[in-house]
Amino acid sequence: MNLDNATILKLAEHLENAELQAHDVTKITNDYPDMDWDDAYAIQDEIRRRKEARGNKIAGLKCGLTSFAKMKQMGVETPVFGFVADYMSRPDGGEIKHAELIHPKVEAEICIVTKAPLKGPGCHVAAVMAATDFVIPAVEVIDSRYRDFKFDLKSVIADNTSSSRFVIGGTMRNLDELDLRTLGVVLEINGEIRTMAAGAAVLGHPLAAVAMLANHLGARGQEIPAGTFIMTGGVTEAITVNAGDNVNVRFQDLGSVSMRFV
Ligand code: 0L1
Ligand code: MG
Repeated sequence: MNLDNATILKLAEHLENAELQAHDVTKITNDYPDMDWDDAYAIQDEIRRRKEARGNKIAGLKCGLTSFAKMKQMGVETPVFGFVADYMSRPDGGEIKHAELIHPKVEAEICIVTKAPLKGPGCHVAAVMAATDFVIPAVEVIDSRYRDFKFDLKSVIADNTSSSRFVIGGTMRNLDELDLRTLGVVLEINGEIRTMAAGAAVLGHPLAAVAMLANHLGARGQEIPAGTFIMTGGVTEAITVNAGDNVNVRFQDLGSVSMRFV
């Protein structure tokens, strides 16, 4: 690590304030160019600690930048990992206040809940299959705290991978009833199809993202506990939303997830 503890604490407070007060900031690597990957995750961990100390619960883990469309959109080649907290959850068909966010975008995600712990190194798709309790669809609302969504990977990891809201909906299904690679996803805004893709867009198989998460945590002496909700990452590129927009995402075999930005 290249940053001292006082700087980690200061940057976590800076980024969490930007999230909670919905204002943008410049990417932190401008001022801390020597920041390394461990520093970035240490800042994210401190944001998580601050939320839990305030009484928030961790609702799930997320993989980000896992689809080829998203990597291309953001000009990166490596997935990132973060978390979602309870207060970020909104009901299916409900409203999301646009003014509470900076410049939100939506992305469709294939998600799972685990029934057994997963621990890397060496975690692979088959191990994730064996540990999957059920599959469920969600829409993630990402809202980078960085001005104009301009960041590098270390800055975005520190910013908890742009987590801001998420909506779980549709229908839960057993993994053996689905082929996650060919599962189609159609994202509509105000009745207009804006983007579509199939699950294989996520690293060839969405559960490969979960294996990567387990291996990432394993390298840090952590594991994915049983009963964890995990978002595998946007299948398509993320789409900007404005106040007044109705978002509806149709997931093949998993139903629809919808929300309205007000
Ligand atoms: O969930 C995501 O894929 C977000 C990753 C962070 C990058 C971004 O804000 O697009
Ligand atoms: Mg996402």
